[in-house]
Amino acid sequence: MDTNCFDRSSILKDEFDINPEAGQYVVALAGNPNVGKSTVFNALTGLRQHTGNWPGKTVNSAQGSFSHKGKSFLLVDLPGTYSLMAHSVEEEIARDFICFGRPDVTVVVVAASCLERNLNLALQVMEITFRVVICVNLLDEAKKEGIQVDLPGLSRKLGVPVVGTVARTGKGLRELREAVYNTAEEAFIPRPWRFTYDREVEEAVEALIPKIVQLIGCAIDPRWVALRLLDGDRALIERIDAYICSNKNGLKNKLEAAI
Ligand SMILES: Nc1nc2c(ncn2[C@@H]2O[C@H](COP(=O)(O)OP(=O)(O)OP(=O)(O)O)[C@@H](O)[C@H]2O)c(=O)[nH]1
Ligand SMILES: [Mg+2]
Repeated sequence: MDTNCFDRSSILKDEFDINPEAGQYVVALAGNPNVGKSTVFNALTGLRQHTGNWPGKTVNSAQGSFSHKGKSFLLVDLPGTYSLMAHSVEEEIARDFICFGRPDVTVVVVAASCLERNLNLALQVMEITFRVVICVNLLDEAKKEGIQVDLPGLSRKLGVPVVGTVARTGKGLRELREAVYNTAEEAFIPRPWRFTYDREVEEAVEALIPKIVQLIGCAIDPRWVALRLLDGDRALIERIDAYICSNKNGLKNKLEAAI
């Protein structure tokens, strides 16, 4: 396949109105509604912000920048979502940005006192990308409820960096910048834990992966695409067709035929 047909910088510019400078890392901020994403965003970027709407949508967008150890980061505050199944315009924006905008790092902000519910989104993000940092925010609120989070244990279990924060006071944000920097700079190899599905599903995924790689390469995680195909997510096939190959190669029909 023609790997040049996946041009990340033009997708970022044309589809998301995001124009990173040369050498600037793109960092997405994802999370459930009301977990403190914008507070983290404001604390990291200060006044270096630009707000507007997502192109063609009535959903607010915010992008801003920060530097750490001489590197520049463009931070994108994604709409709050409980899932990436694209059931709403917010979920669609978050899913498409992570999938097609291919941020260098995705920070998933979770509420320390609602980990079980919040980690659902984190696991979905980890199916799309390896480059994930989990930010366990609202640690002060959790403490009041008598909840203590085993951050190193969670990090070992999930296979990605986990940082605890109280975004409102700035606690933990230096560590968050450091974790984002290390992930972007590939200071270590992330090995995110991934859900193992029933044998039937795993066998179907195994069979699909080579066909997907042949059609679209590895620009998008082929395992995740296989799972979405098995799920009958035709809207995603349309998106892959539009974003990756500009409807040129009859990719949609070939992907549908692969299932
Ligand atoms: N106590 C405490 N409050 C926080 C913390 N972080 C954020 N908040 C508060 O939580 C509320 C929600 O924060 P936001 O930053 O707006 O949350 P959000 O995730 O951007 O919300 P949506 O954009 O609506 O999804 C605000 O009142 C914040 O001041 C924290 O660490 N501790
Ligand atoms: Mg917000």
